[in-house]
Amino acid sequence: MRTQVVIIGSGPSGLLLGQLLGNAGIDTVILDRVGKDHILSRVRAGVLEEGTVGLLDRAGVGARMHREGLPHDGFSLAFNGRDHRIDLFGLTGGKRVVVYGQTEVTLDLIEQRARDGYITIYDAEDVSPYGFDGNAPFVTYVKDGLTHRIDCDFIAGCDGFHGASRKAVPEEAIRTFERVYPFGWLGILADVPPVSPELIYANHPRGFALCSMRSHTRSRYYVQCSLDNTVEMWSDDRFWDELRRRLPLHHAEALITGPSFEKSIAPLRSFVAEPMRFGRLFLVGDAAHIVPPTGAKGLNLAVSDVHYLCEGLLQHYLEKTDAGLDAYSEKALRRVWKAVRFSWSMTTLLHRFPDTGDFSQRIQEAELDYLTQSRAASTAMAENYVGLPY
Ligand code: FAS
Ligand code: PHB
Repeated sequence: MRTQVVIIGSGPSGLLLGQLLGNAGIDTVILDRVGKDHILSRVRAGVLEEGTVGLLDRAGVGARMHREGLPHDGFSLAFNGRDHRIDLFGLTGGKRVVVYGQTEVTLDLIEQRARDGYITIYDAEDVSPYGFDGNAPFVTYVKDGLTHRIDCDFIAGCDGFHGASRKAVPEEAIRTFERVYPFGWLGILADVPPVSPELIYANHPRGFALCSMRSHTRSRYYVQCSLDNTVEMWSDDRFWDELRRRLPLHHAEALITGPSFEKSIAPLRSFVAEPMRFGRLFLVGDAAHIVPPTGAKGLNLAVSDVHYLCEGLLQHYLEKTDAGLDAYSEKALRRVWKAVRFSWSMTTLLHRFPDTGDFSQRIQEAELDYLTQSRAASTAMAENYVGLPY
C-alpha cells in the first residue's frame, strides 16, 4: 500500500490531522493498535480552548459540539472556605472555553472520517516507522498475523506518551525533560447535576479537588490522591465525603451525589521531547509532551501541534515549499513550553505536596488571595486558561 501521510494513532490529534488533510485532498492512513470501542471508552479531557473549537469547525466536525457543548465564561478558585470567580470573558476581551468531553470530540472525528471513506486500520500490532531519516519512509504493522507495509511521504506520530513513534527515534537525536508529581487524580463520572454551573478548582490542606461536568446532568469530579491508591480503595461514599471536605461549605451542602459509572486514577507528569521533528517523522500531541491536567491543556496542545503540522504539510503539497515543515518543531515547542509552564504553575499552586507544611499552605493561600484580588494576576491566569495565540 502507498499513501501520502501515515498517521500513527487514532486519538484526537491523529484524527483531526487526518480530517484536515483529507479535506484538502491529501491521502492519509491512520493506524491504531486498539479498536474504536477501546478508544471511545477512555475518559479524558473536558475543556476546549477557542483555538480547538475553531480547528474542529474548520475540519467540519463542530456541529454537535456547538449543540451540546457548554460555553463557559469563567471558573472559580476555592480556598480558605471561599471561592473567587475568574472572569475569563471579561479579562480576555470576550474569550471563553467550551466544556465538551474529549470522548465526544473523538467520536465526532471517527464518524466524520468514516463518512468520508478515509482509511483507519484498528488493532494494528507492532506498528513501526522506518526510513524517516531519508526520502522514502514507510511503516510496517501486523494484522491478523500478517505483516503489512505502507510506503508514504511523511509519518505523523500521534500515538501518545506510550506510543512507538518517539521510541523509534535514536536516543542521541532526542532530548527529554520531565517532572513526575508525587500524587494522582482520582476522577469519577456520575449522572448527577453539577454542583456549580462553572468549574471549581479547590485548594485545601487535605488536597486538591476539581468540580467539572460533561452536561447539565452529568458531573465529572476529581480529588487529588496518593499514588499508592487504587480505585478499589475508594467507595463512592468515601469519594463524596472527601470531595465535600475539600469544598467551601455552601458547595459541600449543595453537592448532589449518586452512583459513579466511571472511576479512574491518572498519574500526573510534565514531559517534553525536543525536537518534535526527525526528518520525515513528526511527533504530535502526547507523543511529544504531557502536562498535568490542572490547566486543561493536554488535548488543546495536541490541537495546536496539529494546526502547525497541517499548515506545513499543506504548504508542501499545495505550494511546493517546506518552510512550514522546517518551522514545525520550533513553532510547536514555543507554545508547548508556555502551556507546560502554566500547567506546572496551576498544579504547584493548588495541590498538597508531601513537603507542603503549614508555611507552604499559607504561601499557596496568599498567592491565591493575591491572584484573585489583582486584575493583572487574574488576567494572566485567564489568558493562559483560554489558550495563548497559535
Ligand atoms: P492519545 O493518547 O489520546 O491517542 C494516542 C492513540 O495512539 C491512542 O488511540 C492509542 O491507542 C494509539 N497508540 C498508542 N501506541 C500505539 C502504537 N504503538 N501503535 C499504534 N497506535 C498506538 N487532558 C486534558 O486537557 N484534561 C484532562 O482532564 C486530561 N485527563 C487525562 C487523563 C488520562 C488518564 C490521560 C492519559 C490523559 C489525560 N489528558 C487530559 C490528556 C489527554 O487528553 C491528551 O492530551 C490527549 O489524549 C492527547 O491526544 P493524542 O495526542 O491524540 O494522544
Ligand atoms: C475535565 O472536565 O475532565 C477537566 C476539566 C478541567 C481540567 C481537567 C479536567 O483542568
